[in-house]
Amino acid sequence: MHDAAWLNANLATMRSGTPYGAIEDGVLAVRAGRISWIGPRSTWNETAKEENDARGAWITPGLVDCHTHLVYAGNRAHEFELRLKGASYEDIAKAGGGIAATVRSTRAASEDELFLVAKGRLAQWIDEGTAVIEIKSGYGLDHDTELKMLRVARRLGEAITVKTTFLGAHAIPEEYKGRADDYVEFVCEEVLPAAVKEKLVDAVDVFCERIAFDSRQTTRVFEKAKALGLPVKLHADQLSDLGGAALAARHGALSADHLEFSNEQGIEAMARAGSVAVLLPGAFYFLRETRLPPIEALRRHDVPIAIATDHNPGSSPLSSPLLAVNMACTLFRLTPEEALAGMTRNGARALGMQASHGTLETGKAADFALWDVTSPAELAYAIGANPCAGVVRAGRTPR
Ligand code: DI6
Ligand code: FE
Repeated sequence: MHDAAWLNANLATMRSGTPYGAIEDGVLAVRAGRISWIGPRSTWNETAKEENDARGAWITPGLVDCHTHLVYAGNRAHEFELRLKGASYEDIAKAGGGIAATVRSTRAASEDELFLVAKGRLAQWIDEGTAVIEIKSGYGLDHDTELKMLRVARRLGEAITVKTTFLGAHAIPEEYKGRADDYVEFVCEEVLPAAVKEKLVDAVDVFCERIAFDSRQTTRVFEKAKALGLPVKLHADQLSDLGGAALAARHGALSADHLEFSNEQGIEAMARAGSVAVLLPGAFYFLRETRLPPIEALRRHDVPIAIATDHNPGSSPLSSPLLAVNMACTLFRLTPEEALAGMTRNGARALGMQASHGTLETGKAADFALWDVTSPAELAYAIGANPCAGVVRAGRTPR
């Protein structure tokens, strides 16, 4: 006996091998919060305590947004105006704006204020069928605020599955100007261990870029993460080629993200290491970048491609996972199936969660979404629409 079943459903399991891993006119059943049966209705000969008529809806795995900076205070709309008048992202950062501006407002906000604002933002992800969201720190750049941000991220885990990432190495704070190595030591020897002690960290990330941290400093943070038993991820080659893709691969990173300026050797190294390429079309769009990430090389070397919103106030104030999927097609020329796999199967892999999430398979978490569409491709096709007809979490429909 299953706890519940969804009949008269079209299932986009997102298992690789057949288009969308589709099973038309299928049944999905759950027991104890996990998928307990999935297949064509013609072979369904089971019973369930509760039967749901999906009325021909398409069911996909719950979306996985594997890269966000969702927790912060304030916004940077004025900088958007400055950039449209010709200032570059790097100019604004060098003039004391940019990440430093959001650090000032986030340090000044209380934990409850940060929580309420982030919870408000998160509602859009939940409404758009998202099951898992990754949330980074990185707007404190000190001890107290970095931990405050991570505590807020953990608290948001009541409404959705949250994976936290420590990003103390996001930028060099005012008080450490000209002393980057001292700041990296402070992050490695004080802030990260304190956050780990409070069980606030699932992974560690670094912004490896000219305006942030170089590969030697990145290596220092990665070695500390490894010593603490934590997986690593990297903001790599976003604005220039610092060999970030190869560096991430060398450390067995779960993912390397952005990659607009990555070279072929770096992509090959990621393929060998099994690292996922997380592409962020929102930042590409909002910063009006022109150099595309190396999509052909990623396909050629069979590197799994994930897609995420990179929600943040400075380079990607994007709150719609579905719009990120659409942008991955229109801006990066991914196919709708590649883009949807990017926000499901490969998004889960970029968080090390492929055993429980990302595809519809028996034994996996019963976290899925129902869509009022006639084909899965429509999820990448429509701009700004939200055809989500329902979300199921741990086998239950949230009341
Ligand atoms: N790269 C980005 O695009 C964001 N962080 C990063 O490492 C920008 C964050 C911000 O501008 O607030
Ligand atoms: Fe980011």
